[in-house]
Amino acid sequence: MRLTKYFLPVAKEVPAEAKIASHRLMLRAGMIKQASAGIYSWLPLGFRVLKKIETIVEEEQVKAGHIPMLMPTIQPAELWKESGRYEDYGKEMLRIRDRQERDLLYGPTNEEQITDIFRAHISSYKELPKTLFHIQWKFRDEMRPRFGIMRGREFYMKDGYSFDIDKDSAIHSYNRHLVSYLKTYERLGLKAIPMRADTGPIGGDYSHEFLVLAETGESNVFYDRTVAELSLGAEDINYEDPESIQGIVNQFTKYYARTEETHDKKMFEDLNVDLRQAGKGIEVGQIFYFGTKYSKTMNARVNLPDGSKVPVEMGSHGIGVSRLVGAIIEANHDEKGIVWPLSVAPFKIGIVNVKQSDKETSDFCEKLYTAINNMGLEVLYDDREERAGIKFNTMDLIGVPWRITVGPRGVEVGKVELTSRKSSESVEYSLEQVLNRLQSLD
Ligand code: P5A
Repeated sequence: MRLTKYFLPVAKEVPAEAKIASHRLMLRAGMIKQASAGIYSWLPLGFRVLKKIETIVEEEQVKAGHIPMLMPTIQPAELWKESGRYEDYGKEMLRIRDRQERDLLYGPTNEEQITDIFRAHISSYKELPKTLFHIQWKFRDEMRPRFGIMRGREFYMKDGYSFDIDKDSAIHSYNRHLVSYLKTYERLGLKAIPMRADTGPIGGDYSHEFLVLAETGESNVFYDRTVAELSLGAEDINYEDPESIQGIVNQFTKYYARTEETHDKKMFEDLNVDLRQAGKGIEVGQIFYFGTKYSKTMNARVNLPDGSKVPVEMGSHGIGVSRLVGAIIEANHDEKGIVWPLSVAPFKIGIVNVKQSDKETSDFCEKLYTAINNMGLEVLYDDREERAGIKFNTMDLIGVPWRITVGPRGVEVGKVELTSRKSSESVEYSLEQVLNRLQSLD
């Protein structure tokens, strides 16, 4: 992408109400524009990152054996009246009436809708287990939308719904989600800790939230420091083996880690004082096992081999896809701007032409730009007639992980400079060398 052909409205000034780094940086880097309170347009740079995250989230769900689909944002009120949540959900639910005077709502979540789909098509234990998921916009009329997309009213969520014949199988579905979420966050360059949590309006009594530790987080968290040091790494995961999945879950959940709502002071204080940690976290996902809460009230039953019928066992599992953009920035920025992990960077490489008016330099940049594009790598070429300093600042602000600087002096001897955004280290290369180096970026 050539910067002169792109749409990158970087801003110097941001409104005073943008209090946390991710909100300020997303506005400054031209990633989002507020449409109204808690509702945002995703400008091209922000949209690229959102899509990258969405792809990783989806890939890991598919690996876990979960099936992608898409449900609408607008739902009929009748379904929610059946489950009893229409009134319970209160003012957070955006209620709509159509021209036929039918009551609709903009979905804050999809338990009812998926249960309705399930009961229409599945009636036998033979078709279980099944987990269906979608990645779709949600609306919750939050009392205090804040921190930009972090607590939005409209936000993007991956929500998966598991259907099982009995509790053991439902716990395996829950565990598959826990492990696939750990894997997802690791691929996004984040450390997210599973913590025992409250279930709120979704229901049930078994739930974990996934928290990214950050001073700007909205949740108070209490944990054993050992859990913050765990990682899956390259561990082989077999989602079809309940025992090994349970083993991974145990490894990550055996330590004390709870949010404020489920915090047990006594248990926490029994921990060795060196291990005790209290802090703030950003909730980037939550999983629930709620058994037959929806299947009973909505009559979603399956036949057993002996011909009897039982309500299906269910769970629901969510990842805050749009919130993750903010969480990743909170965890990866410095005074100059965003420092994207390579896996979600909007562009992996930036080319800074130090002297656009110099023909040799610009010709060299063109050659480099074409070669990188031909390698299939995402590159942003700053071809503006601007001072070098301004170009460097833009690349630093938008967080491009690798910058190639091309100037007249270097071009004379066939050299460019490759700079890491993370470490600020630079190495000089010839054109051939730099193209070689780009094949193994990290
Ligand atoms: C699980 C999937 C649910 O809604 N039903 C379907 C269950 N869970 S949840 O915890 O309420 O939401 C899942 C994740 O969505 C993100 N999230 C938000 N992101 C941005 N703005 C909001 N207002 C918002 N509310 C929830 C969180 O990451 C949450 O973990």
